[in-house]
Amino acid sequence: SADASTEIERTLAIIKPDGVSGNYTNPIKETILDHGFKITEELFIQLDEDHVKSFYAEHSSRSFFPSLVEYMASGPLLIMVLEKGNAIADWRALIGPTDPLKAKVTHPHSVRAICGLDLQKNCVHGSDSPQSAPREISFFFERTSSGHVSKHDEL
Ligand code: RTP
Ligand code: MG
Repeated sequence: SADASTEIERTLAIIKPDGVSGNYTNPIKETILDHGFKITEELFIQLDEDHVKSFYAEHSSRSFFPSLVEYMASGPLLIMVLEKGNAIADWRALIGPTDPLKAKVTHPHSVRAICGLDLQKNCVHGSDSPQSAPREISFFFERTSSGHVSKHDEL
């Protein structure tokens, strides 16, 4: 398409352990579909700490990193690939700011405002750029001739 803003994109969404245990999986999937995304891949999985460290490697020097790793390995996750025009920015907009307590004030209809608990337990993840989205998708799924397959057995 000539219009870059409507180019079909894929992005990675994760429902984090607090979202799964809080029974937000189905309402969040409904919200995703209501906003015009296709859910093209799904993987329900609990990661070990080494895989979380690798996935969030960009944050390895941050003070919150050990706590983030423990949290993300604490229970099962629902990993999804979302597809639509402008999917990367649109999913980030739909989930809202990182801190749910701030999101409740500034973006009260966002997923994190509704489902998040605190700055760490913020219910969902979204790829933050056209660079990170394909890298994060390929962490969990590999492309094949017929689409993608999950790398579940490697994780
Ligand atoms: P995400 O990568 O999970 O979509 O979140 P994000 O881009 O909105 O935020 P990011 O800065 O990438 O942080 C990754 C996750 O680390 C936890 N976090 N804890 N100060 C803290 O305690 C703190 N800051 C961030 C959150 O779970 C955040 O989503
Ligand atoms: Mg991030």
